[in-house]
Amino acid sequence: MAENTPEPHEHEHDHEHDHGHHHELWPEGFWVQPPRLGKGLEGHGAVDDFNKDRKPGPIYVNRRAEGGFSGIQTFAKLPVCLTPEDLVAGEMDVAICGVPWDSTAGGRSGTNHGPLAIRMCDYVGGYGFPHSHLDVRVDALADLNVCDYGDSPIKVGNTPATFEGIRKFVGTIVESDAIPIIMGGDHAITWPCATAVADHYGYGKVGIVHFDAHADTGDDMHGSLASHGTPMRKLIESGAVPGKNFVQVGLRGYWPDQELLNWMDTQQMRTHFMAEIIHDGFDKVLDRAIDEALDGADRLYLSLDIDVTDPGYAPGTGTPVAGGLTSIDVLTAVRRLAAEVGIVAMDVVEVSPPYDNQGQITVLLANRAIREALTGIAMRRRGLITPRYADPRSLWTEPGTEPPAN
Ligand SMILES: [Mn+2]
Repeated sequence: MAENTPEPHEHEHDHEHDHGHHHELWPEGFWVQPPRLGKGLEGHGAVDDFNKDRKPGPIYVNRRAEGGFSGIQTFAKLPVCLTPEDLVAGEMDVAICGVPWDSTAGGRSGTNHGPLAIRMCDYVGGYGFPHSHLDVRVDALADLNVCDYGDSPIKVGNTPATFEGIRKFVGTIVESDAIPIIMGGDHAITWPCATAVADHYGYGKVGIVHFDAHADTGDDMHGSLASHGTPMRKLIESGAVPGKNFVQVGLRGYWPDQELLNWMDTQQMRTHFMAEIIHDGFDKVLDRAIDEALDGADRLYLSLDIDVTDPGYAPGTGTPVAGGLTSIDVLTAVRRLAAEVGIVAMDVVEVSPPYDNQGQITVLLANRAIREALTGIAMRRRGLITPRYADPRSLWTEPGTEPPAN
């Protein structure tokens, strides 16, 4: 882990009283899925079925410096880890993985194709090429051990079993001390993913900065507790991530109603609506969100619903809402949070390739957002945590003067 990342807390959550209080939420005759995410990591699904005797460690599946258009397309041509033992042997800092699941979405489908599309939109490649970010002159792929961990097992048609499997799969990453970067999938997966992170660092110890057009705090969707409109509610109700540990950015449109907004207030959620961004400008609101994240929980989980972005920049998504952030807003926010606050996990969700345009605007943005997170993680390790840091060589310098100090 990064030198300036604090030590993990003891596992303070008492698993004995996990979910019992949920029974009052199941009215008679109401079709619900029990909020059972299971316990422990047994049967976690991060297995290598075909190479049982190989030495653990990252597997290089590409020749050096192949372009993104050739060879085996892992994320950024990164080596593959298939098991927790691979992560440990490779001393992985970050494990990028997919959760190809779209069965809890209420709008357009297709987010199960997100992880593969985000990997495959890459035309440059990455691993084996110099990869220094021009804004900050940091090469995350040189500084960090990063792998592609493949995808979480999915049990089609079975939400409880799938979500338990997702929690275990992501659990193997955090248990290995790597940072999971998770490609969704619809937003319901944040429930099991953030639960896995809270299992590791402690219930109540993790905060979420949540970029989204939607609050995702619904009690249920058409009677189902697991849905892409409810994950934040389920995390609050289970105690994994208390409401006061949420910072939400970008909410707009026509939902939630006042009653639900009142509930969010009683949970002490901190919500920055699009109206505030229009009124004060994105940079000022992002500064506020970063201050709140620094002031809040010990560990930060970053949840990026791509639909926080205006559909003009991100049409390939399940429930687009016009009037959102720009690509630059989103990318800046991800890098700043990773560098200035530090993240222990991230998801990028609601990318639906079938609704993307032919130029793949949306998957390219998601791919780049992950690279910005990697860059921010590497910046934090180097101590580049000044607000809005940029390398002086990448800023304007008056001819004949020294570059500006940062
Ligand atoms: Mn959304």
